[in-house]
Amino acid sequence: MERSNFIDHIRIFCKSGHGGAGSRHFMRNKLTAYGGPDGGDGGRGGHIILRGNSQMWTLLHLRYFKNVLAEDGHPGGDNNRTGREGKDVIIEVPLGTIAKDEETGEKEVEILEHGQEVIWVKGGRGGLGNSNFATPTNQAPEHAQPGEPGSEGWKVLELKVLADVGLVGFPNAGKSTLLSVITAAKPKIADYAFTTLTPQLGMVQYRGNKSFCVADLPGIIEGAAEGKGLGHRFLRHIERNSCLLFLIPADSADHKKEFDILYNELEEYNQELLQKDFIIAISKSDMLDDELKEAIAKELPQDIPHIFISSVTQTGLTELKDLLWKTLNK
Ligand SMILES: Nc1nc2c(ncn2[C@@H]2O[C@H](COP(=O)(O)OP(=O)(O)OP(=O)(O)O)[C@@H](O)[C@H]2O)c(=O)[nH]1
Ligand SMILES: [Mg+2]
Repeated sequence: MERSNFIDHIRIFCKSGHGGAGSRHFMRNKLTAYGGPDGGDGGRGGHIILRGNSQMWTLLHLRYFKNVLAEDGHPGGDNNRTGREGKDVIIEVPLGTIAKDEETGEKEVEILEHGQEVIWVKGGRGGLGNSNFATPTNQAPEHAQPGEPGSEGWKVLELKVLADVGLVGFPNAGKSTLLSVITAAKPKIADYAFTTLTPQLGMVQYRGNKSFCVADLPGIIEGAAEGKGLGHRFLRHIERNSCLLFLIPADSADHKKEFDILYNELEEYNQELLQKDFIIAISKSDMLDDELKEAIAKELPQDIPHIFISSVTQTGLTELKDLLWKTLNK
């Protein structure tokens, strides 16, 4: 199986820091034989924090990240000194990451913005030192609180791709080939169905410093929403793409019908997908002459922009990038 540059599910064991114990101490110095309580509070245990990073596209960097342990808080000291807080652990994740508890499956955090920081697993509170417990009737409390324990457990990070453009098409439509010519990605390409088994991402470098992300997805066939082919497992990835590029090969027997089937599969899966911006690209156009192009153009839905491209002869690709950029930024 091809190796994906795309990791969208990570399981990690998380443990936040225990709170430091409060101190039980009485002031003593050469002038004070029996001073009052001066035990400081314990420091808070380290949190595990998630931070959004718009420069990341997958959870690949966390692949070998199995245990995340935040530092324990330090105990309180004498002279009312508060213990140092345990160091937090910050995990950087791409936008669109959802953090869950493995056992309950409950969604705990969702990261959608660059720089957004959310405490995922909270460190334990530090215990109060004995100076907090002095009362008029008990001026020498022997009691100090222990720190609160941190929490631990198996957690899951999941990613719904936030790629700007999702490639939608039947198997063999030329999706991976297109990705390989407009981005630096090197997906597997072959003339049989379901060459692509996992989503592949690539960045299009566009007119100098602009760029956008394209996701090449496994092919969709009629009945995908009911599980045919690779099923609709991958359709969830296009939920967040802002633009869908339908790839219909020039040699399709019926271009309009092929588009309708894809459209219906998306609709079956999730109506909301139909709200996205659509573009139709007729791929493998090197096989067409002008007359055929004109005939195909007439069949296609008139309210959706279309373009003829060929990855092999590299025609129409600049126009395609222009059209995608315009659509993404409108
Ligand atoms: N003539 C011609 N052939 C092409 C073009 N683009 C792709 N092909 C051929 O079409 C076949 C399928 O290409 P892929 O890019 O693997 O298709 P895919 O849509 O990714 O297919 P799956 O991963 O199976 O869904 C390959 O044999 C390519 O060489 C093109 O622009 N012109
Ligand atoms: Mg492919």
